[in-house]
Amino acid sequence: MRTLKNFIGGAWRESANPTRVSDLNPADVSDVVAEAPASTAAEAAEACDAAARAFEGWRNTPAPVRGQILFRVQRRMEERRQELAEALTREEGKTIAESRGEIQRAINVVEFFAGEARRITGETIPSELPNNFCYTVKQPMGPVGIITPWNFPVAIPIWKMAPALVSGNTVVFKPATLTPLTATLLVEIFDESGVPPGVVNLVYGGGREVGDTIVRHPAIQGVSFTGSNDVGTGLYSAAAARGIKCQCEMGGKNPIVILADADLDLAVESTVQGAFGSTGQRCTATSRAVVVESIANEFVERLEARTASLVVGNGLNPGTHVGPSVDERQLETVLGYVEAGKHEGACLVRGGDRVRDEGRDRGYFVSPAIFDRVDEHMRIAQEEIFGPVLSVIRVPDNARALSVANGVRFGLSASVYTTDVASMFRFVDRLDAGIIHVNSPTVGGEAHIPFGGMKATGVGLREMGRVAIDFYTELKVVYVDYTGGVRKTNLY
Ligand code: UN1
Repeated sequence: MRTLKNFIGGAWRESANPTRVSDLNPADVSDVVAEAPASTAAEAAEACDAAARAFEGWRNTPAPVRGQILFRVQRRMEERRQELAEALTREEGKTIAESRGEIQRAINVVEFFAGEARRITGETIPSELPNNFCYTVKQPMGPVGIITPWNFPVAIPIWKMAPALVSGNTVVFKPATLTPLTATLLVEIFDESGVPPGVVNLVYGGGREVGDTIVRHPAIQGVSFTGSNDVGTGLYSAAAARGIKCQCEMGGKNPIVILADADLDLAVESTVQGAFGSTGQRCTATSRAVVVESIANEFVERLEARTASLVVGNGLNPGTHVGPSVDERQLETVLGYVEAGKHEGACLVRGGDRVRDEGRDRGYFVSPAIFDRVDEHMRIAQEEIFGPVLSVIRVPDNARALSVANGVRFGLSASVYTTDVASMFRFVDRLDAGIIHVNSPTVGGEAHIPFGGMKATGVGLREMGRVAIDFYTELKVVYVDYTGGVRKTNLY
C-alpha cells in the first residue's frame, strides 16, 4: 500500500488535512492499493501559484526543447509500462490487456505531441495594403487546470497534459479520487524526464475543495475536463464567469446502427466489444444497438451466444474479458438501471446480476446485460449508465434507425454497419455525433485524430490531433507596416 502525496512546485508534499482516501481494488476490496490526501482549498491554490511562478521559464523554453522533454517522457513510459498497466488494473479494474492498450495509446499521444512541438506554426496572410505584412503566432495561455476521470486514468491526463505542455503552458492536475496511484506514477515520470519544478503540479482531493479552487484561481487561464455532465456544466459556468477557455468532454449514449445488409458476424463482435469492453465504463461505450427488424431476431440470438462466452472476473487474470464496476456506487447505479429496464417493460435477454461466486463477492462484478425490445424513450435508452448494459432497439427501416440513433441528448460517437455505399454516406452525413465509425465499434481513437462530441456531450475545441494545440494556445495576430507613413485605417 502506497501513501501518496501532492506534488507542488517540484516537491512531494503531505497535505495538512490528516484525512486519507483509500484507493481500493474493485476486483477485491481487501486489497488497499494506496491512500491519497483529501487536500484543502489552500493547497490547491498553492499548486496554482506554483504553476504561475513556473510559467515564465517554461514559456521561454523553445518549443522543440519542450518536445525533447516529452520524448523522454515517452521513453520513461515505455520503460515503466508494465508497472503502469498493473497499477491501472489494480485501481480501476479493467483487464490487463485493456490496461496495456491504454498505456500504449498514452505513449502514442506523447509521441505525437512531442513531434508537434516543432510544428506550432502560424500563417502569413496577405494584407490589403502595400508594404504591410500580417501573420499569426500561437502563444501559450498560462497555467491550465486539468481535471480527469477514473475510467482512463492514464490516457486522458496524458492527452490533456502533453499538448498543454508542448504549447508552453504549466499545469495543475487534479485526478479522480478513485484512481490516485496512476496519477502519481505519471507525475513521477514527468519529473524523472526533466520537466522543471512547478511546470506540472498534482493535487489530490474532491471537486469542491480542489476542482472549484483551480477553476476560480486568478492565475488559471484555461480548464480541460473529462467527466460527468453535472460537474462539467458547473465548471463551464465558473470558467465562463471568469472569461477563460474551457473544454469539457462529458456523457455519451452511443448507438451502433445495424442495417439489413450488414455483415452480422462483424456487427455482433463489434457490439460486444463496444458494449462490454472496459466493463462499459467509457463515454464512447456502445449502449444502444439500433437494429432493423428483418435481421433483429438473428442479431439478438448471435449476440446472446457471444456474450455468454465472456468471462467476468479480476482483470489481472489473463483469461478475464470483463472486469468489475469501479466502486460500490457505480455497481449500485448499474444494478439500478437493470431494475429500471425490467420495470419499464424491456425484455432482459441475459445478465444484469451481481456475480458473487468463486471469491467474486469481494469485488463489484455484474454479468453483462442485454435488453431486447427496448423503447427509445425508456431510461435505459436515454441515460448514460457507464456499465455493461446494452439496449437493443428494433426499428422498421433505415429512416427510423436514423431518428432513433439521433434521439438522445448526447452526441459523442456512433457506428453504422452496412455494405451499401449510399446508406453509409447518408448515415455519415446525418448522424449527430462527433465521431462516426463505419463497420467498426463506437469506441477508441488515435493519438493524431481529433476526439470529442456534439450536443450535451461536449463544449470547447476537440481534444487530440493538431486541434488540441489550438485549445492550449492563444492566437496572436501581428500587423507590420513598413511603408514609413501614417496608416489611415478604415477611412474612405
Ligand atoms: C475510447 O473510446 O477509447 O471518458 C476513449 C471516456 C472517453 C475516452 C474514451 N473520454 O470514456
